Amino acid sequence: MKPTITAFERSPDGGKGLARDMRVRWALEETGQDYEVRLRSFSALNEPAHLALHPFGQIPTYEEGDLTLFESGAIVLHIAERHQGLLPVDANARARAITWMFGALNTVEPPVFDRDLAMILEREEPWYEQRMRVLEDSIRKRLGALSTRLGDAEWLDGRFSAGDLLMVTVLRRLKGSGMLEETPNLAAYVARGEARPAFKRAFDAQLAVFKSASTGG
Ligand SMILES: N[C@@H](CCC(=O)N[C@@H](CS)C(=O)NCC(=O)O)C(=O)O
Repeated sequence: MKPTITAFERSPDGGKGLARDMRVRWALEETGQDYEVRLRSFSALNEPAHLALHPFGQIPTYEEGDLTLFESGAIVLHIAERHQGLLPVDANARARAITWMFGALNTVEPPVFDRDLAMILEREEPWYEQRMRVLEDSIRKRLGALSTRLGDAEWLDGRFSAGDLLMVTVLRRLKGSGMLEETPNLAAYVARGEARPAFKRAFDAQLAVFKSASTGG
């Protein structure tokens, strides 16, 4: 049965693939799953039909038969657990890959996302510059530690896993900030993730949605 995910009808990122449906699309592509997409406007997110799928009125959601999930990390984990390619078979290696999934979402994503939010919502505040310095310091701290751990390795722990998939989607938010380039091995890590054929298919699919909304097609 084909799963259905939800995504923005018109993503505010302009088709850069930063919305969190991108990581679900990528996981589905890595594991060779076909899927449907139900597009949502911002206003539809808070309508009862969507709130029944997602209590917080956000995208992405995932429906498969009578199973409904929300939270991109939980969805990627679900996909990775049921299909080959995103989690190692060895129990300890699998636990470590899941640890990286949590690390990406719980430790690296918060300051990265808060910085994006501050740029949108707090730019006019008198304390904006100070807040940005604090956020960028905490991002640099995480990037430094991550860069040290990655070293010269291709992926975080052996073969490419759902941990890398989530980490790359989080780090992509820093493109253009200059911060990623300060840690060349992380910039190369992101580029390696983006070069994966499954990433490209997922990226192109979300971009096609944005282009179609922009041209009214
Ligand atoms: N922790 C959630 C965050 C979901 C989230 O913030 N989604 C954004 C799009 S990337 C959204 O729907 N924003 C609209 C809103 O919150 O009203 C996840 O990883 O799925």
